[in-house]
Amino acid sequence: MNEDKFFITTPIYYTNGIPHIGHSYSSIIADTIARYQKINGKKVKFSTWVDENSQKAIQKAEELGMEIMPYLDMMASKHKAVWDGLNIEYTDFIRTTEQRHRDLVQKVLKICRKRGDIYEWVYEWMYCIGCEAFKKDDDLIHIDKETGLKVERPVSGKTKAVCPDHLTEPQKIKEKNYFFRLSAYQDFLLDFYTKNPEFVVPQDRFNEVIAFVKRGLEDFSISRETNTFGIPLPHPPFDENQVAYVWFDALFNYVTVCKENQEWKDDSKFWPADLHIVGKDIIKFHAIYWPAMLKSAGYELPHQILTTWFFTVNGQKISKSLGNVIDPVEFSEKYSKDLLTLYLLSSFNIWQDWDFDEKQAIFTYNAKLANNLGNLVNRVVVLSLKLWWILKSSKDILNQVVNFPIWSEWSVTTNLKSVFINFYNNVKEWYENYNLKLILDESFSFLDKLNKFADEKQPWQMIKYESKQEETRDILFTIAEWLRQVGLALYPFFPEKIAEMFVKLGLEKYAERLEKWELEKLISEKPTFEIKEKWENLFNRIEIL
Ligand code: ME8
Repeated sequence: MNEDKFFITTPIYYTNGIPHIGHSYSSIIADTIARYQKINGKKVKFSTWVDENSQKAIQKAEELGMEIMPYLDMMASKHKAVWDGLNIEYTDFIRTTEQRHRDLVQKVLKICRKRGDIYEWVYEWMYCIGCEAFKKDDDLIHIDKETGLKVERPVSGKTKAVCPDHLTEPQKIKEKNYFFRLSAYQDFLLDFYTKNPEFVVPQDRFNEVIAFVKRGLEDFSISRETNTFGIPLPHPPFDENQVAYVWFDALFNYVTVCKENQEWKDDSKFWPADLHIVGKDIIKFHAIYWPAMLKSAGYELPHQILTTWFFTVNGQKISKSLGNVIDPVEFSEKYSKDLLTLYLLSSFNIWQDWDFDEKQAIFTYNAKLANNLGNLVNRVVVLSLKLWWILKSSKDILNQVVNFPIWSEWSVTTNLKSVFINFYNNVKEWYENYNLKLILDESFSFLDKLNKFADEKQPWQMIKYESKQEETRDILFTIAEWLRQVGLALYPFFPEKIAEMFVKLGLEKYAERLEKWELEKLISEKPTFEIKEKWENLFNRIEIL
C-alpha cells in the first residue's frame, strides 16, 4: 500500500437533474476528508462528476426536445458549476461519455468475457429507471392506484406494484442480454470481507452486506439490447447492438481517472482507491458488484467504502414535484458555504437519516461560528491592539501546569501544551475514522471552555490596571494559542475563513504552510501573534426572519 497517496471519490451523479443539497452532502464530506489528507501530507487525488449513459438522462433530453449530446454537455457544465460554486477542491472530473472511459470499459468487458465471467442469456425481468436497476417481485411494494397509499396486499385492478423509492411501476423487459457471473464470486467476496474487516464503514452496514452475500448471489445483466445510447459492447467478442448496463459502465469511472487522467496520462499510482463515498442507496453496487467486477478484470480492490445516510427536507424526500429541492449554491450564496458545511456535518451523524431545517442551520451557525469562534477572535484582536500588537508568552506559559480554575476538569498536572497535543491526537483519529461530527463537536466545546475562561478572567477589565497587564497579556496569548490549535483542526471544513483567522491573529502564511503539508510542524510550533490591525468580523450573525 502506498502510504503517501490518497485517492478519494464521490458517486458520479446522474444528469437528469442538477445536483441538489442532498448530493452536495456527499461531495462536501469528500472535500473535507480530502483537504485533511492533503494538509496531513498525502498526495491527494479526488474525482467526481457525471454518470451520463443512463436512461433517465435520455428521457429528460427527450422531454426537453433536445438531442442527447447537447443535453449532456449542458448538464455536465451545470454540474461542474455547482461543485465550483461550492469550492469543492476536486482534482479529476469524469464524464462517462468520454472516449477514455469508453476505451477502458470496452477493454474490461473483453477481459471479463475472456475469463468466462460474462455469458449470454435471454431473460424476462423488471427494470426501474429511477434506480437504473433490475427488480424482482420481492423488491416492490403495493400501492392503491387512486390514493397512492401503501397497502399490505395486492388487490386485483385496484393496486399496482411499484419501486419503494420511486413509486413508479418498473418496465417489463424480455431481451437477450449478457450476464456477469456474480454468483461465482461469493466465496471470494466473503474471504475478502474477512481479510478486510473495515472495508465498509459503518460496521452495521457492512454486516448487512455480508449477510446479503451469505444468502447467495445472483448473476446480473451487464448489457441492454433495446437501449440505443451508451457504451457499445465491443464486437467481437460480443454481438452488435448491445450497450453496457449503466452500472457496469459507471463503476469503472474510478479506474478511468487513474489509468487515463485529466491530461489523459497514466496516473496508475493512485489506484486502488483509498475511499469511495457513497449513499446507502448504492452500497450494494459498490460493496458487492464492484469488488467482483474488479477481481474479474484483474485490478486491485479499493480499501474502503464510507456509507452516508440520507436527509429529507421539511420531512419529505427531496423531490421537484414536492417543491422542496434546495439548490446548494443558491443556499450558500444566500447565507454562506460555511453555514452549509457546518450544518450538514455537525448537526447529524453521517450514519443517521435526518431532516434538513433551514432555521436550525442558521441557529447552529450563529451559535458556533458567529458567537463561539468569531466573537472570540474579535475580542483577542481588539484587546491586543489596545496595548501590545505582538503577543508572545512572557513566561513559558504553554509548559506550565495549568492553574486557571476553569481548567479544573483537566488534571492539575496537565500543562496547556499537552492539552493541545491530546486534543489534536484525537482530532487526527476522528479524521481517520471519518467522524467529522465529533471533530466539530469537540472543537466547539473546546471553544466553549475558552469563552468561559475569557468571561471569568475578563481581560477587558484587567487591561485597565497597569499592575495586571502582564497577566492580561498571558491570558490573551493563551486564548490566541487555543484559537490557533482549534483553527488547525477546523481548517479542512472552513479553509477560507480559518485562513483569514490566522491572518487576523497575525500568523503569516499559515494557509500556505498547511497546503505545503506543514500541519505537524504547525501543531507543535511555539507561535508569536503579531496582531496588526482590526479587521471585519470573521463571521457575521445572520438574522432569522
Ligand atoms: O446513484 N441525502 O447517482 P445519483 C443524502 N449515478 N445524500 C443524498 C441525497 C439525500 N437526500 N440524495 C442524493 C447515482 N444523495 C449513480 C452513482 S457511482 C459509480 C454512480 C447522494 O445522482 C448519495 O450519496 O442518484 C447518493 O448515493 C448519491 O447522491 C446518488 O446520486
